[in-house]
Amino acid sequence: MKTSTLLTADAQPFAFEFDVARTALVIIDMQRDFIEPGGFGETLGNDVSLLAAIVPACQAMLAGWRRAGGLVIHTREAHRPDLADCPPAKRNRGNPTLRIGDEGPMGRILVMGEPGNQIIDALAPVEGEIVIDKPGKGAFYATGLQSMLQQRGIARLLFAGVTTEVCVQTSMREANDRGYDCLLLEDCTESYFPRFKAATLEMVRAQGGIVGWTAPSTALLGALERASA
Ligand code: C5J
Repeated sequence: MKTSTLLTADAQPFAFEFDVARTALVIIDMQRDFIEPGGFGETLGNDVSLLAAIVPACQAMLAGWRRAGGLVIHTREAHRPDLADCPPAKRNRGNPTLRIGDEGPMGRILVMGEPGNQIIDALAPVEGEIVIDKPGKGAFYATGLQSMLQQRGIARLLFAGVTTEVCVQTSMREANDRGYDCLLLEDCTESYFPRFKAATLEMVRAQGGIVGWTAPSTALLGALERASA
């Protein structure tokens, strides 16, 4: 398959056209802090097993995208050890006894370099993939993401990761406002609140795709397979 070939995937609200050369898979915050017990997600009172359920679908999508030669970008919600990039407005909300920067079961909560801040082994980045540490919910805020995409001529983004209505949706809206065509992979994203995920998927594709497209990962993988057959 030529990576510049235009492929079509079934999606909502209508078919999504993409070429591997100008599309990136962006995997948001699949870090231990959110997926495993003892991290930031659990400190907030959430059932983290809900999020772990999407790991196999994310692995299959990542494997297919790597096989096709597509650009992969991983993000982590991560603060500097001195917390200079964590505004009190963020730190002071959540669990008052275990805040960002405090010592938790997997090291300091949401702090760069700590065990809890690492991407889970099943989705670990490989050489050549970009890893973005972001202090906000959105992947564009206070990061070099936009210039990295521009340097590589990327025009479309496939979004996976957690949580759907917080960091994934924020990043997708940031990308949409910057002119990227964005698709949210329905089975590769999850929320601690299933109704928030459902609402986000609806919001994204409403009004003719006001934020972008949604589709199951099999639709994208199927398009890649058809092209390489
Ligand atoms: C949250 C995220 N939920 N990655 N972060 O605080 O969605």
